[in-house]
Amino acid sequence: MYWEPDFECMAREELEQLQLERLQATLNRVYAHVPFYRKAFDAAGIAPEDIRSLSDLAKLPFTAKDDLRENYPYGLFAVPLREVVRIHASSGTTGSATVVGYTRNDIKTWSNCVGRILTMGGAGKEDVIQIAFGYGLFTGGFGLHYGAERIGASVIPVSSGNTARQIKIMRDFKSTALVSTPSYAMLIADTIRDMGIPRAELSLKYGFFGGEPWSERMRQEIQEKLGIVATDNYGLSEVMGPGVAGECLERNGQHFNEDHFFVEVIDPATLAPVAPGETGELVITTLTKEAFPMIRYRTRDLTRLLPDGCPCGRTGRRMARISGRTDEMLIIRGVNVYPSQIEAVLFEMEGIEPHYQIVVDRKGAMDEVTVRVEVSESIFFDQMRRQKEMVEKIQKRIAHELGISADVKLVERKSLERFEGKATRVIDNRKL
Ligand code: DLL
Repeated sequence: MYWEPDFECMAREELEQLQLERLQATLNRVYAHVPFYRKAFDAAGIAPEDIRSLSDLAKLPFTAKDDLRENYPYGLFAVPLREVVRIHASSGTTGSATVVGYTRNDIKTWSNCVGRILTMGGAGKEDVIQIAFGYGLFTGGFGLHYGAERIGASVIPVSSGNTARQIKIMRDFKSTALVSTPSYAMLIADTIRDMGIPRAELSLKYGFFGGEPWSERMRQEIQEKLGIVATDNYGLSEVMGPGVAGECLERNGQHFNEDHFFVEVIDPATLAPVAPGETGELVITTLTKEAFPMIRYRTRDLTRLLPDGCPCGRTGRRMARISGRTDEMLIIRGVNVYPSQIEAVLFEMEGIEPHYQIVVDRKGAMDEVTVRVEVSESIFFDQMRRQKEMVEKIQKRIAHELGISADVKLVERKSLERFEGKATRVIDNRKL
């Protein structure tokens, strides 16, 4: 099932022509209406009319999160506020918020983009979609809400939090699809289990999870516990919100909505494009956004593009799961470490629950890493010897895979914090 097959299944050549036309229109618009871009293009000695092919785009400078902050709140808007019908913002963990805006047309495009993702993950007008993302300045709640309404589903805008109520609603209202962060889905699944609610009392069939990184292992667990088909979907407020890319039922990479977004993958150190299929930083240029166009936005998300051709028939390029963020990289005694690498080691082990926390401290001049990980009850209450063996096994694997030594602490099930929105799994005390 497709939502907009003419675009989702467009032949590559035709798609690239459309991208080029839309790119040129976008560049003209930002040059005329956004002083930041005009200055940046002028400094690079490039005028919009110099961009005659998609590869010419590489001549233009990148845009980064700091550029958004420096232009807080409305400096990068390309239309007057009277044209703007919606404003969202991301709080971020540092500095001031970044503010984004949408025209009426942008909201329409956004709804269709999200509509495509819901459709490709199995949902339709018969579905009852429970949206457990926060409604507010975060783009997750409203973004999914409008997309779900667009496809004609029955939408339950429950928002995030109050897990017992989520479950009551899910059961009583017969929700067939759950929309949330993967970590919240996991918490909901575990709570259902703890409450002893039989799976047969729920009508759930699909889960649409995004907003944060998760692993294949987590997908398997959520699918199994909730008895659903779970797909991954990706987006970021700076370029729209959810709806940038999503998985079809093949569950093998996320299709970009390429008629609306032009994607590049670059080496974050050299800024040159990576070889096809290599991992690098995702860079996105919006092709249709009116209020808040973005040119070559450095997402800081790491991924790789997958080879063309998906059995679902969509031609939109796919990317592999986001494997980390450039700004999440920890430098431990000079070694670059991504939390996702530690997660991968943990999840290889039998008896490990998908909950962990990485704590980094500095003792004198030394960085110290402690990995706290929940283990199944049988291990936690087992003899010391088995626990010790497990700790040593994890330490060895971390040393072998990542080249760092880490302290490993096994903790009891449910002792680490749970999250109703995006999970925070790294606590870096060195910055404090
Ligand atoms: O999280 C938009 C969104 C909401 C996407 C709901 C999907 C579902 P921001 O709050 O601006 O926007 O955060 C964007 O979250 O740069 C990624 O680092 C991360 N992220 C989003 N989706 C995924 C995903 C929304 N599927 C930032 N996998 C992005 C991994 C993701 N990371």
